[in-house]
Amino acid sequence: MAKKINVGMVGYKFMGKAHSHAYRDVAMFFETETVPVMKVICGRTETAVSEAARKFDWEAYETSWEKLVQRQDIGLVDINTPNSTHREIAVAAAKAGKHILCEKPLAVSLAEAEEMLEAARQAGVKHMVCFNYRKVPAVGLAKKLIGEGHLGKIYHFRAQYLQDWVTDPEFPLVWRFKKEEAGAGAHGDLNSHIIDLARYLAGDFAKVVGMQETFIKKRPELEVSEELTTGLTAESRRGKLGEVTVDDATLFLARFKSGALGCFEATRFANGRRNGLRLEINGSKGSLLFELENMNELWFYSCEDPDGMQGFRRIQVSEATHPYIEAWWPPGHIIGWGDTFVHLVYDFMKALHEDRMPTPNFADGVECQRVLEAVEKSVKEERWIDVEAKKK
Ligand code: SOE
Repeated sequence: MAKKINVGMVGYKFMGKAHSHAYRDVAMFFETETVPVMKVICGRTETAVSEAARKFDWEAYETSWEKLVQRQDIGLVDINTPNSTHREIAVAAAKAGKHILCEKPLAVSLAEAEEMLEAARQAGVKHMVCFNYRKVPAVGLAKKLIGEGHLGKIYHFRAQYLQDWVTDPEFPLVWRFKKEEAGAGAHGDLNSHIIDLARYLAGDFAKVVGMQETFIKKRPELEVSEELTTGLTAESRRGKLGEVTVDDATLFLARFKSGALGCFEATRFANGRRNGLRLEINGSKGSLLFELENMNELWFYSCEDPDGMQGFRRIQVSEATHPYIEAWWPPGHIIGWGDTFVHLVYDFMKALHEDRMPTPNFADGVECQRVLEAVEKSVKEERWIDVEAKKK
């Protein structure tokens, strides 16, 4: 008999939908000994949250997250609200003894992320951060190939995360453009993903040097402050402009502790690139290439292939032997972006059942934040910065 865990989810927009999809589908595809129950969804605006509860199929809704985290019937708190709210909700949830799943970036600063990790550790709860791209089967295969030595020594880790949803100067001043709410712009939103993938695939960062730009410095203010993301439009107050206080693009170079060199680019201003996450890793024995918009493929070049037959081979990552795939469809029947969240929730459920910490967890969120902050310092001081944990 599977054990059930009641989920209370704070947030109901784009990410709330992705997480709901994951909770709803996980037990349909994966054998899980612990099964999530979509108990309560929470948001401030009653009309909107009640509609989300109906649409996504949650049993009930709340309009106060403070009340939600105190509910006796909730075992896991899911946080997918604007970044500046993560800390307060996560710390309260930890103190109330709830396990926590939190969206990325973990917080708006390294100090806040550390506080969240400490609170979760003190409370002895399990925690996870939603770096969902670790859970793409092709990325899992890349990890396996690197682990088995197929790339040899890694020389280069090259990563880009390119989007274009805000290139229109009339796109309104949503929370993602405000430092106090988002912490950072493309840097926190997009570089956080590729920094995490770099840590996962190539190891720890040693030092970084970066540059940032805000191309559109003022945007129309919103009539009502609402969370808006890709695909949503807003009523904006024409004429009244507010200041953008985060970066539109952040590029940086890195040295890894292993000696590998890294090159990172995150921008919201790459017209034509809707959600273009690209990784290329070059090692002494071969190379790997991954592109999110073709997420069921991994390209592999092996120097060990015979002369005259060398070239990048396209591996369609849809065989039962590939990470997570056995649970899905027959070979060649591909999966999609939203399914990475199903894998994330599956891993969390498995970890709960086995009474161990899932990955990536708040410690990974903290390490990512450390790199984000080092890059920001480097931009400010126009020099290389060591990525070092403070000695306690
Ligand atoms: C918006 O840039 C966004 O939704 C990010 O916040 C997500 O983390 C990314 O996966 C897709 O784009």
